[in-house]
Amino acid sequence: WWRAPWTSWLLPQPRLPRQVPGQPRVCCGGPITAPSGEIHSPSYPGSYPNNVDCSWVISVDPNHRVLLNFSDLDIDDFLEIREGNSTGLLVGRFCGDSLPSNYTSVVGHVLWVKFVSDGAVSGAGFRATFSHCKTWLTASMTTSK
Ligand SMILES: [Ca+2]
Repeated sequence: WWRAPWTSWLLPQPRLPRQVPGQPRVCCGGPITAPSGEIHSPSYPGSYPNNVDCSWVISVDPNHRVLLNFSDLDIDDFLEIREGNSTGLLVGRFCGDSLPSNYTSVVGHVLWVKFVSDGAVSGAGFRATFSHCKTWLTASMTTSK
């Protein structure tokens, strides 16, 4: 039947859940408190799933710094690293297959790593190891935010 074209604008459109049947949610990320360890994308070294949203919070001992060392990167989507938490100083956003250089936290003993994939095209993902080293924060570092 014919309906005036503008009526579809007036009717509230139901929001359908975007959950795809048979595609379980991927559990990934989470807090990590250890002097050293490894993080990698879900299913690594296989292709990572679509539509994942993972956040890791890597904490080493206070008065230490986190050293992050990437050994593999092959992502169509993006990886974001910040100091401390999701609103902390942006360290960098990475994609493609060029390895980020090693990074040592400058603000504190915590690094936040987020990996997000969209609905299409994936890759092997990433693998990174972390460790820590002792630090003595200078006055300028503890006061500047
Ligand atoms: Ca993708």
